[in-house]
This record gives sequence, structure tokens and C-alpha cells, in this order.
Amino acid sequence: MRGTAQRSTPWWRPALAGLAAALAAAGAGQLTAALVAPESGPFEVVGQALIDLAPKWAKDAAITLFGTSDKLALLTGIAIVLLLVAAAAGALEARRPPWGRVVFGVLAFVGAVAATTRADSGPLAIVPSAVAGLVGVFALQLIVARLPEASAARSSPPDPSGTESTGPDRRRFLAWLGGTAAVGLLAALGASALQSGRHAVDALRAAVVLPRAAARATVPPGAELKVDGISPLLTPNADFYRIDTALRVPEVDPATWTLRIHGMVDQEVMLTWDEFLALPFSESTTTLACVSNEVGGNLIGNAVWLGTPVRDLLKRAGPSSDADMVLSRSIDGFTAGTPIEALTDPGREAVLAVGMNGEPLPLAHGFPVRMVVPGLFGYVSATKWLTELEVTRFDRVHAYWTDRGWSERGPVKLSSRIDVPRQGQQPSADRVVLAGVAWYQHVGVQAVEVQLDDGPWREAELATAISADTWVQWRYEWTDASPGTHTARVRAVGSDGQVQTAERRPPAPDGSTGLDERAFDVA
Ligand SMILES: Nc1nc2c(c(=O)[nH]1)N[C@H]1C(S)=C(S)[C@@H](COP(=O)(O)O)O[C@H]1N2
Ligand SMILES: [Mo]
Repeated sequence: MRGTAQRSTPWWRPALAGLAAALAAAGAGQLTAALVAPESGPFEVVGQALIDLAPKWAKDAAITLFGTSDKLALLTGIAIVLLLVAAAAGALEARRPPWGRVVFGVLAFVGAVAATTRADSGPLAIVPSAVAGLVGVFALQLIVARLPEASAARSSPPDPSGTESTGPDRRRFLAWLGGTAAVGLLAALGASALQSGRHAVDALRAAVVLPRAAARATVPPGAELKVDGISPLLTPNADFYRIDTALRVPEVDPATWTLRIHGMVDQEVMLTWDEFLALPFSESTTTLACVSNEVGGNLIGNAVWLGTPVRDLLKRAGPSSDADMVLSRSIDGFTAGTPIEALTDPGREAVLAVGMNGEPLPLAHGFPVRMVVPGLFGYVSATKWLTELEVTRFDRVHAYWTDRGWSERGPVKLSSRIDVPRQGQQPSADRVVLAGVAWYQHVGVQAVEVQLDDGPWREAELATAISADTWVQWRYEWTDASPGTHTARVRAVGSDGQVQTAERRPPAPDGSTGLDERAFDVA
């Protein structure tokens, strides 16, 4: 009897069958995606769905634990869970067919559903998951049918010497197992070669000729302090932090890109890429910060943006006086809700940017167009891969993060950071230099103070700020340090007189507070 024969199979054989079938399925799914629907790879869509469905605490924990590697951690986690489930499905299929195959089918179904929920999914979105499911089910059936005992039970009388299978049966099983796994791996390799061989959007970005800036950004004398290890005044693009919900960076072809301004407006405005580039552009330097930044964290950067004012575009559309929010939408469905007065204020350089530090926006930073608003955290203002501005009201729609426990409004908080001495650096007593950056975008920083070993607060040297919209470097030279371990603390004073609070609060719901401190040994 089949069941009895298979119960004698060592458990790991059907588990391996499950793993091999999963490899074949995953490889087939990724390869199909690479060929017909690059945005709908089964891994990516499930990962993306998990990102969008995850409760706030899970996301906060992911960013805290893995920082900007959170996406790699997620994909690794999915792969591990998938392999465990596949092994279990293999074991199940050997004992209770067809339930192992049913598990594979359910996994594929989950992938297909996840694929259809993406804002940027095409008509073929479910095809990669469907192919993965079919291949997985088929491969599992084929390999499990070749489990040594199973075939022994079917084709010949039971081996009188015991339960061990005969050599040819085992070899045939191993051949199927290895062959299936190898085919899966090859398909996966092919898929990744195809994906990386597709440099279409890189080429499109390289071909962009940025519009001329009517006004160039400048750095005033005295804005840069010469301290080894201090954050550079302008953050190079390659070092600029990246935070977004996009597992796969959206690839937007400027030729098909449009910007639509609609909602509570007198007239809808629709612009093509060429029409957009014909608008007036200027450079402005603005420091962008993430609400998830912990005290002392690095989710902040300063760049020169080449942009066109949002207020002029809004004026063209004629926003209703009842509107109090602009919902900006990304091609991948992400949305941010920005108070309309921050966008219409002639005194605030809220822009739609095409350039970052002299280059077209890098793909990960929103190519071809993103919004940048001085003084507001990224999650309520800095929409990347921007396609739409909807003039609306806070009491009518919720933006992406507002539905996930973050505050509706997100003004940047007065804050400061110690860059130097770096962690583990050991300054010598004759020259202890402390240095870092402080920011209070759109209000400005008037002073930075340093506290050493719980002593009095002492005023640090403050560099010239580029503007109130950018961070400012500070430096303090400690001339009478004694050898041994010391602790330094920093706080900023805003141009509005506010003193940075020492009260420790976590990033949620509207940004961390507390003072950065650094322990260091003086030699
Ligand atoms: N499309 C899109 N735009 C987005 C986000 C996103 O998840 N999707 N995240 C926002 C958040 S939370 C921040 S802090 C900034 C980060 O911009 P950067 O990655 O260029 O530093 O982008 C904002 N724009
Ligand atoms: Mo953010």
C-alpha cells in the first residue's frame, strides 16, 4: 500500500523534493517576470505586499534593526520562510497527496493576488506567479512519484531485506531532484541576467539634458568647517540616504511620463515631460530628513535640487480656497499629504525637482521628478517618481503613512548631531575637537551648545548657514581635556529661540527628540 511504503521514506527525501520543486517554481516565476512583466516577480510582489500590509511596529523595527538594508532583510526572510514551507509541502505531498501540491498552488495564488494589488502592475501581472505555481505543482508531483520507496512499492515486490530502497531507484530519484533544482537555479540566473542587462532606464536617464538654472545655488564663505570626519556640507548622491516603500525601484520613462494636477481646482493641468522641462527651473539647497531618523541617526542629507516651484503649477490649476492639502502621488502608488500653504508660500522653495547635485535625479531618488519641500519630513512632502498632485483636504483623504500610525503633519524638528569624534576614535588631550551638524529647516539654527561630562553648556563655533533650509556645521575645541573617558552632548538653539529638548522620544508618530551624545576616550 502506497501510504505504508512512503511512511518508511526518510523524512528528508520528500522535504528535498519540496525544496527542488520550489527552486524550479521560483526560477520559472522570476524568468517569466523578466520576460513579460518585470514589475511582477513573485518575490518582489509578495515582499511589496508585506511592506504595505505590515503593521507600523514591524516597519519601525525593520528600519531600526536593518536601517537602509531593510529591504534585503525582508527578501532574505521571505526566501527562508518559502524554503521552510516548500520542505514541509514536500513532506506533506509524500504522505497526503495532493496536499503538498495544494500548498504550492496556494503560494502561487498569494503571489498572483499580491501582483494585482500593485499600482504599477501591468495586464500580465499574474502570469509570473501562475507560471511559478504550475511549474512547482508539476515538479513536485514528478519528483515525489520517484521517491525510491514509492516506485519500489509500485513496480516490484517489497524488498524482503528491509525498507532501504534499491540503488537504481535512489539514483533515479536523486537525478530528478538535482535536475529540477539545477533547472530552477539556471532559470533564476537567467532572470537576473535579463534584469540587469536591461539598462533601458539608465540610458534614458543618461540622455536627459537638464534645463538651465535661472539661478544657481551658491555656498557662502564660511559654510564649511575644516574638520576631519564632519558630514560634508553637501551630501554626495551616492551617500544620500534612501528610504521608500519600493522594493523594486520604479523605472519611469520620461517619454511616457505625465504630471497631472487635479482635484479641487478650476482646471486640470496635464504636462508632458517636454512641457515640464520648458518651465522655469532654479537651483535651491535643501536638507531632506526622514521622520524615522533616530537621535544621532543618518537618515538626513543635504543636496542642491534643480526644480520648478510648485506654487506656479498650482496657480495654473487654480486651487479652491477650501483646499488645505495637496496629495502627491508616485507611480508606485505611494502618497504624501502636504499642507497646501507650504506649497503656495512664495517664501518657501517647495519644488518639483529633476536634478540632484548637478545630475538628473538618481533612479532611487525619484527619477525623473520628485517633490522637495523645505521644513517638512520626507513622508509628508518628498514624493519620488511623482506623477500626480491632487488638491484636496486633510479630512477627505489620507496619505500612505497617515494610515499607518504616523502623524498627518510632519514639520521637521530642531535637532543636532555629533559627527566627531567618530565612534571609537581616540583624540589626544592636547587637541579634542568635537564637530557635527544641526538643523531646523525653514526656521534656522542660531546657536549650538556642547556639554562635557555634565558640565555647563558651552557655545560651539557655528558655520555660516547656506540658508535656514539647510543644516549647518558646528565645531567645538576642548582645550583642557584630561585623559580618560568623557561624554559629550550637543543641543541646538533655533532662530525662533527654541532650545532643543533633552526629552527622549522615539520617531513615531512625528519625529524623535532628545540629545545626541558621544562617549570617547582621550589618550
Ligand atoms: N514614491 C515614494 N516617495 C517617497 C517615499 C516612498 O516610500 N515612496 N518615501 C518618502 C520618505 S519617508 C522619505 S524620508 C524620502 C526619502 O527620500 P530619499 O530616499 O531620496 O532620501 O522620500 C519620500 N518619498
Ligand atoms: Mo521618511
